[in-house]
Amino acid sequence: MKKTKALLIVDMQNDFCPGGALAVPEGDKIVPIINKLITEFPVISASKDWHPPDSVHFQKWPVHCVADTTGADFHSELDTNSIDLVLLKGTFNKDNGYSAFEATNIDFVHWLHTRNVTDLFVCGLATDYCVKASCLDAVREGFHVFLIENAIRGVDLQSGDSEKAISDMYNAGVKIIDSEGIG
Ligand code: VGL
Repeated sequence: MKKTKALLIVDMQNDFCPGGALAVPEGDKIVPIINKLITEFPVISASKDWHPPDSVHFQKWPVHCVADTTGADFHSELDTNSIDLVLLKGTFNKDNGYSAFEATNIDFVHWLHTRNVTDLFVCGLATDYCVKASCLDAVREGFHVFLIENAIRGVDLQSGDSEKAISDMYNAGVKIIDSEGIG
């Protein structure tokens, strides 16, 4: 079986972009880079934070990405035509759902295995939360994981959080790359 690479776009949703409920600084700036990346991959997955309005997650965070709201929609400029799979996470009341591997609508590992995916390339929002959690789970599940550093942005509740997250991912075995090196 031929080994395949896949792209995972994490939480490229309105609420994480400027103007949204939990805006990541410059979160929208990565959309054109991601749209270019989409043309380079045979398999494309994208996660969505998809919370119930009474989620425990909102004890820590402002209410964001409530299921079936505009805030939970993908950013309007994201090219969604080639997305093969949308992963919904944080869908239960007690469920934070930081990692795309916690998606409740599908077994993501199984989905990747059935497509012979060995290498997972990760981009999106936010570096220090859902991107990090997804990358670390992907390593644990045995994938070769590549973080596309110019196609992520962080929340940075404290300055340096994103930098620390990138170094944690690197130390776990994630390769840090630039989108220019892909293709
Ligand atoms: C995220 C904080 C809270 C993320 C989600 O997508 O990284 N961050 N919920």
